[in-house]
Amino acid sequence: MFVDYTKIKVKSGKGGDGASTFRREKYVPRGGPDGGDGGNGGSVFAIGDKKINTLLDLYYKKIYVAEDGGRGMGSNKHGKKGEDVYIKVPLGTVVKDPSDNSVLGEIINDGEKLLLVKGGKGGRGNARFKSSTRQAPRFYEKGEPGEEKELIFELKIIADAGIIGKANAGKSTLLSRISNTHPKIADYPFTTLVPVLGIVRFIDFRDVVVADIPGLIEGASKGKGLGFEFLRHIERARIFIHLVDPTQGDAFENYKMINKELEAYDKKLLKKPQIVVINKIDLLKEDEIKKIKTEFKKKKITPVFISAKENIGLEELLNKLYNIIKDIPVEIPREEIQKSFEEKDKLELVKIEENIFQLKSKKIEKYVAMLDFNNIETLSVFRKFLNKNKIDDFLKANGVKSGDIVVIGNKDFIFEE
Ligand SMILES: Nc1nc2c(ncn2[C@@H]2O[C@H](COP(=O)(O)OP(=O)(O)OP(=O)(O)O)[C@@H](O)[C@H]2O)c(=O)[nH]1
Ligand SMILES: [Mg+2]
Repeated sequence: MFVDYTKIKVKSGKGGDGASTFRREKYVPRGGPDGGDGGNGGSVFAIGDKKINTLLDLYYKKIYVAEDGGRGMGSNKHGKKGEDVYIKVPLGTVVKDPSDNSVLGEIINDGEKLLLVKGGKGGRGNARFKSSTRQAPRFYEKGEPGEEKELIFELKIIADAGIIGKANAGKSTLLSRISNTHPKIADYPFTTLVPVLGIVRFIDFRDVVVADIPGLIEGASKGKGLGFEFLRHIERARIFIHLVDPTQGDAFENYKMINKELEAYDKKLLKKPQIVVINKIDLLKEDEIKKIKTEFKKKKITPVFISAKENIGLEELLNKLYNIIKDIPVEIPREEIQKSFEEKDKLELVKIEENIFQLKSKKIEKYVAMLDFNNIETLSVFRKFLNKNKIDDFLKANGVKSGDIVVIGNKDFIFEE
């Protein structure tokens, strides 16, 4: 099964908790703090793999969870780092945010990595909080929570050339003649249901990847036939082979119709060079060919006339393809990244009721989640944090008074000026 669109959930591991312990030695009544740090949680990455050509695995698996970091222990033992997860994806995969469909990133090259969710930091053990003024701190941090995200994965195949044209025009027949691929061919529209790639090898051993996609019909832009479903797979192509079937009504009208559909999908597609190819000339009479030639010539277009089935004109077509493609840079057009994976942190205060406020900020919520309020030293560390980061001032400026309750994440505290 060919899957080129799916939504998955990714979750990074929580950081391991730091430890709060003290050295125990014979004859030493109370040794120094020796609580080790927790390990960082595992992250989830997507990684490009040229051997894969569908998002089928993701379609079935749907949820990817990285491992939590191990907790720190006494004797300065640090916790183990949580294992990362790598999701193998085909080259050309685009990752989007489901809330607004904006592009977050993409993978073009084999082995290219994309960080999807980062593992939580390991909490620091109490050994790290020792200072000249604090010889025996009990304070430690819990691990930072992991993150969870829903993401859309969309495949836009990477091919050098795309064959476009009406359903039943002979696109698959052509691909089977010029490349190493043998797609299904039959005398009815929509024989090809998913994109097929073929490799055309030229004399200089340059390989050109050609994509055959399901055919279009008039009204594809309005969802007729298979609609636009597959046009994204030729978006990255450097050139189009526009195959016209002159036995399905007027050749020039057909040519115009397909271009109109392309334009309706994305105007940019019309900017790509096209080789116009008239197929099935074995079924045409000499004067019919002439007529078509003249009609296209009026618009300054010189089509290549072929019969894919009878192997006529294919060499000329390949020469033309080679000559055009060799001058177009191989660079694959990248998607425009519209949004960062890491959202900008916003500091916001929401009044919930009289004397109860909620402070919203991802960064502060994460920090607070790392605090253990059962630990007797935590409260004073927390107050220092509020002061040092001018959060106190922010709260005051926004109308919070002594004795009011401030909620942060799943914790709350009483504000004191
Ligand atoms: N006479 C003749 N028939 C051809 C030629 N090329 C293709 N055909 C026939 O046209 C029909 C459609 O061919 P396909 O290659 O399946 O066409 P397609 O454009 O891939 O069709 P869809 O995948 O359905 O869009 C088949 O019966 C082919 O044998 C040709 O040059 N001459
Ligand atoms: Mg086909």
